[in-house]
Amino acid sequence: LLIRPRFLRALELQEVKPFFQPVIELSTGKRCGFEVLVRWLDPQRGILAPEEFEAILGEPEMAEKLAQQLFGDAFEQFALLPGHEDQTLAINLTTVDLIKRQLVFDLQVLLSKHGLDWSQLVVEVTENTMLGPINGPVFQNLADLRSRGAKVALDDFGTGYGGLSHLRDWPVDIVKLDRSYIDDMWRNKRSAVFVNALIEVARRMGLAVIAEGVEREENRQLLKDMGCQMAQGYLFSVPLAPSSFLGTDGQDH
Ligand code: G
Ligand code: G
Ligand code: NA
Ligand code: MN
Repeated sequence: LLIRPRFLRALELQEVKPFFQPVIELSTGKRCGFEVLVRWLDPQRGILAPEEFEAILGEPEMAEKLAQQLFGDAFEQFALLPGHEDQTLAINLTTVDLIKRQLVFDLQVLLSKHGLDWSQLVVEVTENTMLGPINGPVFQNLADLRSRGAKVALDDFGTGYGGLSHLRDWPVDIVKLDRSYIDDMWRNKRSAVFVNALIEVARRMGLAVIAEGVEREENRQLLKDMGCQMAQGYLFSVPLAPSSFLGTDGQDH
């Protein structure tokens, strides 16, 4: 496929960029951080989301190149935003990233370079990354990140095969409830009951919950009433270029 050389060239030309989506604290309505979502700004094809180049993200060499550049850019832009000192930046990592021995070192270098603290970093992983052994290389990297003060978020929770066991056995701080559960909460009692139960389990395990894909005011209110701590979604903001947030400190939601 031609996409590989094109993607390498896009990296060189700085056409691959981090977009930021705000994460909102539901109790206050204020922004408490961002998730970094990669975008390929192709002059011909427009703004491409990762599903258009997913295969590339799975190649170790390309993933490595992308991560260095994307996270470097993201940290740099985050450090420029007003109020970032009290906010977090979440990055998405795959198994390819997490089996690397030097992952923690590389992130330490990038954080230091931009004057950021480990406590400002959230690492998002899916249940796929938790298929390896307890105490294997992926597990150890996650545990190491956590011991330094970063938080681990289990992304797309509810869509994998792990059920609740991953929450019990793996080093996790935050559960991100997949948007498929959030979507119809406002009109489907069973969905609402299910989400409420997951929030309760997470709370009792000492985990925070982020609801993903919040598009409706009714769902924001329901989630808030259920004690869900945080939310993301088009109701608050689509993912945007980081410079979009230069003029605001997140008090506006
Ligand atoms: O951004 P949406 O924008 O389409 O993201 C789709 C999927 O791509 C999500 O599951 C998200 O976790 C993943 N993704 C977004 N940004 C990155 C990234 O920088 N690296 C990796 N590995 N996955 C990403
Ligand atoms: O898998 P992950 O959660 O990392 O990817 C987040 C994906 O969800 C991105 O593609 C992002 O653009 C998308 N997204 C974020 N908020 C919403 C929303 O409110 N509705 C929908 N449909 N998608 C969303
Ligand atoms: Na994510
Ligand atoms: Mn997700």
